[in-house]
Amino acid sequence: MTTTTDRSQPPSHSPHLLRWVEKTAELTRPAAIHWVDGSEEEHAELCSQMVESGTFIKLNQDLWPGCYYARSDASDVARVESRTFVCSLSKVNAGPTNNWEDPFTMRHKLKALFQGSMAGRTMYVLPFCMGPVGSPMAQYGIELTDSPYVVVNMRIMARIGAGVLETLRRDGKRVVPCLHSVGAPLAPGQKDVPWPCNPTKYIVHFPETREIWSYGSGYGGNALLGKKCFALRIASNMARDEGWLAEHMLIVGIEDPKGEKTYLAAAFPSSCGKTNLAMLVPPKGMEGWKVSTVGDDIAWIKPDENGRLRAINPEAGFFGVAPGTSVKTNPNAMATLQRNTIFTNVALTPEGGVWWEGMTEEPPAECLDWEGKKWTPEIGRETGALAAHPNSRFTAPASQCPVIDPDWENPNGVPISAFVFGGRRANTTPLVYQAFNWSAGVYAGATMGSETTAAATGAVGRVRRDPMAMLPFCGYNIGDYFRHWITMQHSLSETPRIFRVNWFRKDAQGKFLWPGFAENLRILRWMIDRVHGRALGKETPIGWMPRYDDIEWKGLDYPREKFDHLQAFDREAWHGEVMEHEEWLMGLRDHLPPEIIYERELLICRLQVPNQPGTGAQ
Ligand code: TSX
Ligand code: MN
Repeated sequence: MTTTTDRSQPPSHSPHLLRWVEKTAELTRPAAIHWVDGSEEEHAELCSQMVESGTFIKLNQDLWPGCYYARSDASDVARVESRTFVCSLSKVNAGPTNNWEDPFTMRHKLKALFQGSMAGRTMYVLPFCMGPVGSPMAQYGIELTDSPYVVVNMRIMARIGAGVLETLRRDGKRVVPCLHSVGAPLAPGQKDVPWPCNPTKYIVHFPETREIWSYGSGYGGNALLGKKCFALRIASNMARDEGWLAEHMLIVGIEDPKGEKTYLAAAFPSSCGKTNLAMLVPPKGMEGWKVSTVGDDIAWIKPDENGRLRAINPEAGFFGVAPGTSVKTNPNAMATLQRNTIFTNVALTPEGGVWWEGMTEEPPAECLDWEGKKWTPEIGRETGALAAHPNSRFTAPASQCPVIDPDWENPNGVPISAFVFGGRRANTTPLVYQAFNWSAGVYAGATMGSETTAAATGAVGRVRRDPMAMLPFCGYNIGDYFRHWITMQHSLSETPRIFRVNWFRKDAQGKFLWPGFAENLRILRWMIDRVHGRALGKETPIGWMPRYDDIEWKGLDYPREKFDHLQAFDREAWHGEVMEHEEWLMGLRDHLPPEIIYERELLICRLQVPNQPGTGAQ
């Protein structure tokens, strides 16, 4: 039986929504309006339409069932932080880390840009829910977009369509309006390009009115507005106002052989392997341990009625960086992306498959690179050209992850016992330490830093401060954000323990001291033992550290002396470190909460060289 659905007719009876859709259509002048229902047949129609227009290439369905391939415009390959704005009424509320423009001025600019911007295209009305539909922690949005690519990606990354609209009508929750245009209107008869976009880009948030306007880009976080724009920048504003946390964190469950389960939430800046940690495979010697994934990117965390933090993953899929993902580094991600996955800016093999750097040891003899040009290993060697763009992505349903947590869609979330803050540091920062208490932990998060890799812009190897990995995602003044973290303690009966980790410390020869990956579970195990009051450690000026014998070494031959290097606390280096902390924190001026200042003073005091009798040392 086939039923034809007229998706040009509104299924919603909300006069408010209808008026907004109408008004937007008057402004942007689309050729048609399509109400997204989220059905299988609608998805199939959109995909074949995109194959027709050249946006999508259907992959070899024997190898990659349900999978599609897209190449973006070469100028539209990543989030553009320089074009991302937080337009609060007052500039002070956006703070020193966000671009700001007066909201009235910005609205004026945007209206001019959106004027006729959807001409010749279809405007999709895309209702979406961040979090399990009906969950008390879920939030709702409606994205009006002229990009079918956005619709099919959002179908994986969020809960979308008729069911969402239905729940909205029942529950009457507030909706975040999200307006998106690729900014490439078509004149009558004008032929479309595979990846329409505009060199002028604006990704704009209005925190007070909870609105998102995005213009000119079709890529990732610029265009899939439920993700970074809503679930982090707008949600961080909601969270501050309502007493919860919207964080750039993975959520992972760890079950010991006795069946005791502990959930951790962890924040890492980019290129630290967040998705790999979220899907960790236990190492040799730790059989019987189970790791399960709740989320790999964003966590919404709220105190329950007993004052314990519970977290949901607001997303329904993974928008993961492809390069470096392999059966060795992340077999669970590889299993997840075998079907129903959208690949963007990776390489295309002659048999209709995909490839990226690091996927296999042997590159394919020949393929088409992310720009559609012929690529061979020889060409790569001679010209340095990469087959896949370093920021190429897979969009894959979380439900397909072999280790997805049984409670990943629990409307009440999962209990969080510890926070982990990470970074990529070649020196100074030990593999792991535990902060003394909540405010020391918030200080550790606030002063997180990571060395830039080739993938990021700017000089390689420089430390960039990225507090709680939220620098580009906090939708208000970052100093107020630290204050909010400090204040959260008051609504908790039990604070989660806070840890700092660094998988990337190097020896004098520049070699990684720690094998990382699966072996990281040994470190997580110590954290869990600390959480449950079972493990010892030793006090150092920066926090509690495990001793060699506090770690489970079964199955790994890791020498005691090497561990000492890995955990070495270098007083001199930490002096330099706190000086850098000061430079970074002083930029936040009067918005910095006193606790952060005092924590820094305490740390400086603990770093003093002790008076050693007889040596005269100061
Ligand atoms: O994801 C990583 N993790 C976390 C895994 C759960 N990566 C990849 C980072 C790029 C996104 C890592 N790279 C990790 C890590 O823990 N550690 C390293 C550094 C490293 C790289 C290669 C080796 C060892 C360490 N190779 C050998 O020891 C043979
Ligand atoms: Mn992220």
